[in-house]
Parts: sequence; C-alpha cells; structure tokens
Amino acid sequence: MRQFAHGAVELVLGNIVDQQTEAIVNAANTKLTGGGGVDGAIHRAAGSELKELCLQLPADEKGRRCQTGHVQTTTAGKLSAKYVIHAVGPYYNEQYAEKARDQLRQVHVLALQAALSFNCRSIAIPAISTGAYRFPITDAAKIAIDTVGRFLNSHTGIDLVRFVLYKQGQFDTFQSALDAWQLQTGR
Ligand code: AR6
Repeated sequence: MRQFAHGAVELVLGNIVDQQTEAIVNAANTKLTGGGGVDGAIHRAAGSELKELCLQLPADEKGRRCQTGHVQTTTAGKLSAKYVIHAVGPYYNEQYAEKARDQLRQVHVLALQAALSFNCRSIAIPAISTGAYRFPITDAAKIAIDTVGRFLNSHTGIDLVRFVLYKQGQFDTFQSALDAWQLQTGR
C-alpha cells in the first residue's frame, strides 16, 4: 500500500471478481457483450443481469457501445461491487504504439472519473490491455501507475485504487513501476 496526496494505491495478486471495492473495472471490448479473460470472469460472476444492462446501452451501426479508450458504467449484478466500469483499452500494435499509450492513459483517467461521479471511494483495476490486447506489460504498468498516481495527487474523493494482478510476474512488474514512480518523484 502506498499513500499519494489524496488516496492510496494497493497491488494485489488475485482475481478481479473477488474484490470488495465499490467499483471494479472490466477490461472490455467495444461491443460490451462479454468475452474472455477479465471480461468473461466478471460476466460469469455477475450473472446474466450484467449483460442485459450492457445491451441496454445504445450501440452504433457496428454494434459498438463504447469506443476504444472510453468507459461505460453499469451496476454490478451479483458482484459485491456497486458498479462495473467497462473500460475499453487499446489493442496494441507497434506501428501505432504512441496512440495506444495515449488511449491506455485516457482509459485509466476516465475510469477514475467515472468512479468519482458515481461516488465510489474505492476501485479495483485489472492490467487493462495486457492480455488479449497484447499491450507489453512493462509499459502498461508504467502508464497505469503513473496515470493513477497523478490522478490521486490532484483529485480528492477516491481513497483506494487497487490494481489486481493475475500472475506473479505481472504483480512484480507493477511493483517495480510503483517503486520507480516514487523514486522519480521523490515521494
Ligand atoms: N482477474 C484479474 N486479472 C485477470 C483475470 C481475472 N479474473 N483474468 C485475466 N486477467 P484480458 P485485455 C489478467 O485479456 O487485454 C476480452 O475477451 C490477464 O492476465 O482480460 O484488455 C475482452 O472481451 C491480463 O494481464 O483483457 C476483450 O475483447 C489482464 O488481466 C479483450 O479480452 C487483461 O487481460 C480485452 O483484452
């Protein structure tokens, strides 16, 4: 657990669906109709109500309910969280790496803003885009930690941001990014 100006960042090794935070973030796709990885686990644990809630959101002509780099919030079905913040991270492509980095930063900021607007003081976030969307974990960890650290130093209202990492190696990478960020900023 590390304290920033207005809230703490915690890293845990575990499953996103087991978290008792007020909001949990889903690593979703643009259609919001479920999928594998985090998305599959959240939809299975939340029950069919979550998919129904997602399907009620307006879709464009291609069936997209949320653009890449954006979020949509629903209630959480059977999960103990109050809200699921469905976050669509970028699919990583080396040719457009800078764009992907910007989208990954943006999706973290928008997830935190969504938590604030739904009065959630605690939020659990997986390693967005680092699975099926192939974002390199070291870079993703730096971006996630840096974005959340800056946010907690400049906004009040969120007490706890918990990154939930599924594998020991990912946990270690996030831990290094958190340590490096603190060294860099002298905190
Ligand atoms: N709890 C925490 N982390 C997990 C869990 C879990 N239950 N399961 C996997 N991870 P991914 P993405 C880790 O693929 O890359 C879906 O099909 C996993 O090890 O879930 O953003 C969606 O529908 C990885 O490090 O999300 C989209 O189509 C990280 O979570 C697409 O995948 C993210 O992996 C989104 O891809």
